[in-house]
Amino acid sequence: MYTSRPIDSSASSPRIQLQCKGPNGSGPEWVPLKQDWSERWCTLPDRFTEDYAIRIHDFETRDSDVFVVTFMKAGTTWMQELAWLLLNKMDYETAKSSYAMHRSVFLEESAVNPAVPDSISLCNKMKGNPRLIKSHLPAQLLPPQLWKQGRKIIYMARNPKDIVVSQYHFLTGFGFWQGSLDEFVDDFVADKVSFTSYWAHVIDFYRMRDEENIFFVTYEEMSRNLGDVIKRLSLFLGCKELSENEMDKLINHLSFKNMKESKFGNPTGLMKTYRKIGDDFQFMRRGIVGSFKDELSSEGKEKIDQLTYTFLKEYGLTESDIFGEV
Ligand code: PPS
Repeated sequence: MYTSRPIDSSASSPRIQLQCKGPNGSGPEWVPLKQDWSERWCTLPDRFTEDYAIRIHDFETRDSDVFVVTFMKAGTTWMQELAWLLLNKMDYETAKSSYAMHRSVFLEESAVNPAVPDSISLCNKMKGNPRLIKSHLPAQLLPPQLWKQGRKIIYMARNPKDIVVSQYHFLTGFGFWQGSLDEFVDDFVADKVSFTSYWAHVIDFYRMRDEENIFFVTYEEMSRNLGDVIKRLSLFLGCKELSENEMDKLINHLSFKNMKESKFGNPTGLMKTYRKIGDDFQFMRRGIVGSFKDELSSEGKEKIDQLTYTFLKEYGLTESDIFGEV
């Protein structure tokens, strides 16, 4: 059902590209988007073998499960904190004394980070009800049960130039990337970075955004009007409406400053315990829309804009249709 091929990449660990052909060989028919799936390859670390893909494929979901699906660095942790609080009756006591990534496990983490225990088993053992599960996998590689059983999926997207900058700093800090930002851009646009193709990842969910079980939102919307996103997400999750005071408290709790300064809101300290990371590494880096403006070279920006233009013109879309002006 899965086909993989090795690729050359400048990353410090080997990469493969994986494709799901589905049982009939034509594509995963459980995803409610009919298209030519033979175009959809996803780049992953080579630990993500066919065996691993099959374990994800066989992952048993539960009625109440909620999945947070994102391309890396799209603001996953921010969304996990928000969704977890909504799903857990605003339990700030627990939120302020445990990491979001422990309350909400990253399904395929053990394939991307050799230093962590088997994350699929951790998800299986998760006691929370509902479980909030994180994944960076594209639609076609997620467990089919999500689609077959219509599990709730929160999909969060972020503009590609900010993703590139954030991902570059993160992977460099972790020692998963050794090279310049310009070289990273080259690998990103050539689909050699983990979880690319970036645009295929985003556009497949964007096109499914009206499915009943999908909540599509952007980092840019969260930055512009967090209160509005909270209201819409509460409705989607079937949570009670928040009072004005409750809303103010939540917005304050989720602010970049507050999360960065809080021991458990900011996973930097935790990450330093399981991997040798430089002292200057910061998971919560800038937390803004447009950090690419003073970090990417003009050639880098042009290469990503060209990728965007070429990919989106097939769908009659522009970047600002999805993210607004960035
Ligand atoms: S990961 O490793 O893929 O799960 O990373 P992810 O959580 O998706 O993305 C990390 C970026 O999200 C920013 N972030 C926030 N921005 C605004 N407000 C809040 N509260 C917040 N929390 C996390 C974080 O700073 C990373 O973005 P950059 O641009 O690198 O600062």
